[in-house]
Amino acid sequence: MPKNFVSIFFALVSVAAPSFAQKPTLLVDSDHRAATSLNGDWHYIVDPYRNGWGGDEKPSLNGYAADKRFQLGGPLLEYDFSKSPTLKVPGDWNTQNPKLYYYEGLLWYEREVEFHAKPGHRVFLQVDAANYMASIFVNDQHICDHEGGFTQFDCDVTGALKDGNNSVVIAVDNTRKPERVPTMKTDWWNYGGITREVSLIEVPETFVDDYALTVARGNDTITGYVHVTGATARTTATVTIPELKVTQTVQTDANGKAEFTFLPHGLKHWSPDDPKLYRVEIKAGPDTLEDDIGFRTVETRGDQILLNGKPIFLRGVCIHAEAPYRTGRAYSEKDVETLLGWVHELNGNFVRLAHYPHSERMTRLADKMGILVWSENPVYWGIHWDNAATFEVAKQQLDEEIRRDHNKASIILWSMANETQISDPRTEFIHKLAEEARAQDPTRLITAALLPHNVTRPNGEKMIVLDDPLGKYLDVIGLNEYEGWYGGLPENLRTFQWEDPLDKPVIASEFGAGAKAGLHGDAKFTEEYQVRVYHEQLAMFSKIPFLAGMTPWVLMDFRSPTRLLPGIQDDFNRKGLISDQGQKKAAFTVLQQYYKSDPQPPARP
Ligand code: GCB
Repeated sequence: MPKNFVSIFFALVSVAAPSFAQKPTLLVDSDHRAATSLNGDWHYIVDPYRNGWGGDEKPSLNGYAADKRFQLGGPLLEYDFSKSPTLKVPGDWNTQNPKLYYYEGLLWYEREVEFHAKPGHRVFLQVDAANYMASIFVNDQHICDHEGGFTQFDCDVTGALKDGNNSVVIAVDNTRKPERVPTMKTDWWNYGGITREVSLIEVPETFVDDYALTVARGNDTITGYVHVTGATARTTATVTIPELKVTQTVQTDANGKAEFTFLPHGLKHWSPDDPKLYRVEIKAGPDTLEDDIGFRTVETRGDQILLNGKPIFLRGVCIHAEAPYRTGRAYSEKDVETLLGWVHELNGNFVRLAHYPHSERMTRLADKMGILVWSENPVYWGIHWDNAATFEVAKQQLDEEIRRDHNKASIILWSMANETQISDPRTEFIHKLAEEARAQDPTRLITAALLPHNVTRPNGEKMIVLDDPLGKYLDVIGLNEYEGWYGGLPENLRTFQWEDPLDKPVIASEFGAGAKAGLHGDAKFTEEYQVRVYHEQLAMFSKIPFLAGMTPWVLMDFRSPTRLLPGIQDDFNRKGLISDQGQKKAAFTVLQQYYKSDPQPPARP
């Protein structure tokens, strides 16, 4: 065979070769495991023409995953990571290099990792989030692919790692596509890159990959399970809560799962007033894990939400994962401390983490600080409701969100979607998601943020009727309403009436107005106008007996490509109570005073 033919044949085979990449898993509570951080500087190549995957028209010599080094006089090569610039991981690429501010597409990350695995251990490469598609390569082996920009995934790299120096390449692509979740249009910046931490997690061959502990409603019985991977049937697992003097020993079944139930004495329930966490130790075979877990119950009774059996009014606010002061995607401990610190300052007890799962740092801190959480799946606005693949991606992200956080006491609500137009396929899609969430976690409440249905009565009174057909599949109704901003005057709210035909608790999941910090007057975008909207909205909410809480839009200004007004918005949605530079607007104090007055819904007439 002529030499050329051989090389073309092999190049074609390698381009067409099926990918044997594995499906990632998700290790629960790996925060408490020994980990080698891969945070720091990674070399990168921006690849808008997707050259690094191998060319379509011309088989490429330049598959970037091979991570080769160029040498003058050596083999032909058209890339070299070691001579390329670096980006910080974690961190979006848009705010690290002005050339990447608007970049949406493929970008390759690379770094060398010196690693010596413990004998008899498995090693997972864990990515806390990469937006939106990520493909992992270790020493030129394609290990795994992951879809979805806000959830953790773990890929087994044991077989690919060498003792010593290793090449790790991660291709990240944040191209928006109609069939993706979220889809083409969102009111937030599509920050690309490895936006949360990356690490190598070492576990014994037999290890605990999941567990749950929950307290029953009405009594203090704790039930749960431990799941052990690599276990033969009848591996012994032990759950210990030293402070409660509890030790339970159970045996796994053929699937590696062991269930347990026990009744501790003197259990203190977790609540915003007393966010009590217990140290829990889980041992199975050679593996030991530790976690800090709070125990509380949540349920609804008619139009009330009950925490530990008692009605609670949720004094909340919406938060985007936008970093205070430096802008960009939030990831650090300081970012989440600042954001939740402001919630405490407002006298809030609740946050809506919009519009996608936030980092685990956030939910862990909420557990510690005693702030209740609404956690949200990124089903936002117009999704491809009829597309089975889109449903699968939405479901996969929901499963990952629940799996990572199902032991967080702070989370009381899983939200399926935000502001979706009524249609049968939409209702069916979200209904199926709600069923999935209930199957994964029967202990929490299911919600979604709905759009208002406004009805004007013959006497001119405006009614907001909560009759979206999706409502019957939810435990709690969220409602987004912007009277006084996108239309109408704030004073119109004085005659608004609300109707709750489903008799379920309602959370005012969004309301608000834009204001540029420091801009004064009486027009829209001034701090005074924002205050006027808050005064009217809060006065209206105080009259609704079935209101279980509220989360005004939004704690801090956040970057959005739809907010372009020069001099005022400059790429930021300005509905924050605080500017992106941490300046509090006048409406912050209005909400703070309201929350300090301990608002409660009025009794039903
Ligand atoms: C909404 C959306 C939110 C937007 C907000 C706004 O209803 O849920 O994502 O940012 O309105 O500012 O218009």
